[in-house]
Parts: sequence; structure tokens; C-alpha cells
Amino acid sequence: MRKLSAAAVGAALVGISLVGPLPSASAAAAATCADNYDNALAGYMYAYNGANCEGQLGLAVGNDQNWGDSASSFQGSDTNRASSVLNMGRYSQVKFFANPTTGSAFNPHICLTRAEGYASNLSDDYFMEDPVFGSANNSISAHIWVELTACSALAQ
Ligand SMILES: [Ca+2]
Ligand SMILES: [Ca+2]
Repeated sequence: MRKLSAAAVGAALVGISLVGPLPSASAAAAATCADNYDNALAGYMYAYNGANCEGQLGLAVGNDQNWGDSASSFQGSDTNRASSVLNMGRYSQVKFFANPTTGSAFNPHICLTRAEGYASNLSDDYFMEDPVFGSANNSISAHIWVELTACSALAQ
């Protein structure tokens, strides 16, 4: 086997350095809810089709007890689509439901506090904080504003 000369080794090292990882010229900023939160209107809650507050479905200053009807802030295909939510409200919490809040049947919920601010990926959250009630992702069908003590299950 032929021994490499010092010059050849040096050239090889230079070659290695040249084919090393290039610095990323324009690393796109990762999507986050932080900028949405900074720009959110005081008094409103927001819901988004995507995680990280991408693809706004709508915003609401009041309640909308059916996200699939043709009235109020969320309508039609908005139901069962939210994947992230944000709370810039004046009340303590937004209470999200798995079903429209009509009738008296048990309706699993998850709440987002004003202090929490936003839940950037609802696939991390289960209704009632229990997998038995299903993921909150793509499953919210209603919301109401409630006082701090009105919720037991909190989104994170
Ligand atoms: Ca979605
Ligand atoms: Ca509605």
C-alpha cells in the first residue's frame, strides 16, 4: 500500500473541510404561536387548523356553542379541525367541547387558561386529560368562556 505524503494528507483534509456541512444560508424560522400571541387582539380567543397557530380558522370574543353550524364565529368545516388554540381573553379560561353544547348529554371538555396563553399542538391534549375521551386535535366543536374554577381538565 502506498503511503500518503504529508502534502496528500493536507490536501485530503482540505478536501474534507470543503465538503463539510455548509452553513444554512436562510434557516426558516420555525412556526410558533408566540408571534400570534403577541399580535392577538385583547379579549379574543383564536383557533387554527394547523399546529403552532398556523392556518387561522377564526377568532371569537364571545361564545360559539356549535362550530359546525352557519352562525357566529366558527362555522361549517371549522368543526373538528382545530389543531392549536390561543387565549387572549379577558376572562380566565376558554372551555372547548368535543360536541356542540346542545342538550344535556355528557360533553368532554378541555380548557385553556389565560395564563397558559396557547396550546401549540392539541395532539398533546386529551379531552378531560384522559386518553379514554380522545384527542382534542381535530375534535373541538364548541367553546364558551368560563371562570377559573369552571374547569378541571386543562390543555397544555
Ligand atoms: Ca387541523
Ligand atoms: Ca357557530
